[in-house]
Amino acid sequence: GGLRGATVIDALDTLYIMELEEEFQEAKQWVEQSFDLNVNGEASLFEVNIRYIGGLLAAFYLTGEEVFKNKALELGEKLLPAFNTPTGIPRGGSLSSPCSGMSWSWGWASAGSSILAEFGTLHLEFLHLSELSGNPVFAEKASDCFPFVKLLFVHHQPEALFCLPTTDHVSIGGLGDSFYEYLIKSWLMSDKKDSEAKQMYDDALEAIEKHLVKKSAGGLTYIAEWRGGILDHKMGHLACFSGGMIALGAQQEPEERRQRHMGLAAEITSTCHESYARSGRDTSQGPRLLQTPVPSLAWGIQGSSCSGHPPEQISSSRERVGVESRGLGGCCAAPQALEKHCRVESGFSGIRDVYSTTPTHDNMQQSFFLAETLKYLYLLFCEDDVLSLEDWVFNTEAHPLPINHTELGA
Ligand code: DMJ
Repeated sequence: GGLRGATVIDALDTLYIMELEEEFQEAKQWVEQSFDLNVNGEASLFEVNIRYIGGLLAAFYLTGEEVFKNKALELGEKLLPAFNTPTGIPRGGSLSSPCSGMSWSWGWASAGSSILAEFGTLHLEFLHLSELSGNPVFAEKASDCFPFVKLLFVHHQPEALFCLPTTDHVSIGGLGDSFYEYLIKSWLMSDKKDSEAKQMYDDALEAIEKHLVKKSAGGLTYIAEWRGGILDHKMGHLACFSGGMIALGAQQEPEERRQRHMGLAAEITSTCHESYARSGRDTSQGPRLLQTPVPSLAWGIQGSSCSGHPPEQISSSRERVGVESRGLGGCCAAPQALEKHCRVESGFSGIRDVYSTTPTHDNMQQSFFLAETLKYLYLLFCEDDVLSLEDWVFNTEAHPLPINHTELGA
């Protein structure tokens, strides 16, 4: 959007965690002196929230430096006009101009409709904005979306599969993904007190298991999509985060369910690993949108460009390893392949076609490469008590936010 510095802010906590002191100080100085919120441009509520607000909050919680808290709160205020809709639910894209405070929506979000993964991916960050400012408005705005989600839950079937509003489309991948992630993480971040979020997560996962989880003829487990009552046998790359989500939730379950969910998490992650392994580029690049014709897994038909080292596979490996202490052997291939195929003179670039024998770079280093891909890779090889999952939840852009261990009312 119109805001500058996404890469700097998305990378702050990664620099800090990796003890890159000099680079961290340089980035902090940029935030202090050059991060300008008074720009006249468009910025997406969802992206600003997960990358900028999440990045600034994590930097504040890790370092205690007030500048990060103040910038997060200032930016949070600028996002509030996005909720000025008749329903209080931000529209798809939910652009708000940081300068004018106006809000409008992406042209491609038809008829001003809302996107589940966008209005359902605010809760973690907005709760912290309220906690830090003492102003309940942020938590209220994010929570006000939930009665609407429950309506979707009640009126759309099958069971607890949450449709994208105004459509009969259910997806654990793009447009739906992090909504499910934020249900279980809201419960964890509340120190397991937000039982409503947990119940919604449990109901959703049960319906996903019952209706969407399928196995290909070749024995690969995948999560299909659902359109108007008909299963669509494809799994987009973004759905690969769900292995980590299911493993994280499984830790809280009684033994039988824990084992079943850990098995499912491992199978999905393995399918996603296969999508990399079979791309012919080692494991650096999964097709960005697999459009995978599961169950045949006939790679190369479409969707073969990959614009930037998507982190979902690695985040799932990290959360699985974090909770399960599995071996790390398979994880070494990813950084090696990134080094081999993606490193360019001034950074790491995506490549346009993973199937090409002479791949060309797309001249783009996504900010989530530093925020997510490298951070999760680093954490995979650290001791588990560096950012223990007992004390932190990761927002959907891998920014750690502290679990609220204080007693209610204390
Ligand atoms: C990230 O920006 C976030 O993880 C988001 O939720 C969806 N995926 C991208 C990276 O692929």
